[in-house]
Amino acid sequence: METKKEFFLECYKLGIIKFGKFTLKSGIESPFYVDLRPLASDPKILKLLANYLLEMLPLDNFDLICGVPYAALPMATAMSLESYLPLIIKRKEAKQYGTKKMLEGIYTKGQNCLLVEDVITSGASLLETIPEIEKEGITVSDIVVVLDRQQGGKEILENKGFRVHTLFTISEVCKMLREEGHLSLEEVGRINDFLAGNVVKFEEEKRISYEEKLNICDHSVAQKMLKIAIEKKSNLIVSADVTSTKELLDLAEKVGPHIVALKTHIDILLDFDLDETILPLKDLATKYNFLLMEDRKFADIGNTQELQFSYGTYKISQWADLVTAQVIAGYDSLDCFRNVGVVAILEMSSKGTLTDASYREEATKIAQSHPNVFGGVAQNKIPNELLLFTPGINQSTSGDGKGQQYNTPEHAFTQLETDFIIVGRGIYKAIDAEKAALSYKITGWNAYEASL
Ligand code: S5P
Repeated sequence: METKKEFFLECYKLGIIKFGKFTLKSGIESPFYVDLRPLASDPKILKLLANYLLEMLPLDNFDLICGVPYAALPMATAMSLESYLPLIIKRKEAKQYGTKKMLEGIYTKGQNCLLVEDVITSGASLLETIPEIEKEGITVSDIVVVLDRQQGGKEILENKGFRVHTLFTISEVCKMLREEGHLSLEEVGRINDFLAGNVVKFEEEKRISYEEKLNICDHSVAQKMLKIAIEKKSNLIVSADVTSTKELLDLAEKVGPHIVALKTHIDILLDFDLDETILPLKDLATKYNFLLMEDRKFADIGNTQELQFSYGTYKISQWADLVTAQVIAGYDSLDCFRNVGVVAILEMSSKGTLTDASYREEATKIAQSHPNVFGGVAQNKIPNELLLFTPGINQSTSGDGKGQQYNTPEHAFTQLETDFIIVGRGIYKAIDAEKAALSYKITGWNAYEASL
């Protein structure tokens, strides 16, 4: 047989352990992630593993063998085949009908059962499994474990009187991988910190610059926005939530030189007129080089959105460079937005929003896969290939008493790695809107540069 190290390196090739930054169920960040299930996909390795595990054990002590579900089931089966120890199966949930038994197979009271576990961390799943086996009158004296994560589980079980045999420990594994050049010194340091119970410091990943984003965001509107951002040294979008054409045009004139886009809610204007409102607005957009973003937040079936986009009073498709849309109606509902860029609403900024993590995850999948979508609105990081737009930005207040929740530009760039901040009342309600826009522009750009 090959050496234990050679054997481990074969196992490693199956992808059973990964290094990086992983958030565990508990919320703790771990520098490694272990999943031994792939071992069962290679019969030769599974057979070898069974023999390595059996070699460590006083086999005469056992009448039965049982794996902790599910990952250890194939391991226990392979060990049974190699040793002729009869296998019993422990259920995860009791059957809903029939016998409601937790243990399947042939056994009698008083027999001693060897327990097999893939990975031991805190020992919790073993502590749950053992009483359920003992309830059937079977004793457990020994547990065999493939990998000990060295987080206290082994000691807890030993203190309760069980003999715990482990094939590999995480330290041993790291030593072998370091010797083979698979792990850097920094990674080993982080793993040691983690095992010692210290908070692990991960290298801050550098955010991607606008120049680099130009190479990965190929939608034509994304390209335009990025080029304007670089040229104007601005990542500011002003939300022009005003109710008359005059106020809208006045604001556009003042903030135009400092922004990448002007965001409108065109349906709040009391005096909208395609010629009187949009023509001069388009002229200002050309004069100051900014885009028009209509924050319509479409949220209907494709056919209705198509009508809302091109018909009615506002004829958005005739003038907007980009629009916002919910993705709640599914992928196909976004097909109608041709000739514009779509920024998908992945998450809202308001208190009590229903856009929780699982919604965001599904919404992000649609945004990533739809060719009309180039960005997302969110209060969390999103994948690099999408541009991130963050509203709810205000330097001087944390809320508006109506559910809006504000963050600072610094938060948006350092914590969320946003690409564009959207500011409404912080600018258009300021005594001097131009001065306010300039201040947000400078703060936003400095925060962006500092985050690089
Ligand atoms: O989650 C969101 C999404 C958007 S687009 N939260 C938001 O506030 N918005 C919009 O951003 C909102 O409709 C408004 O036009 C702007 C924020 O305005 P402010 O005055 O609160 O800065």
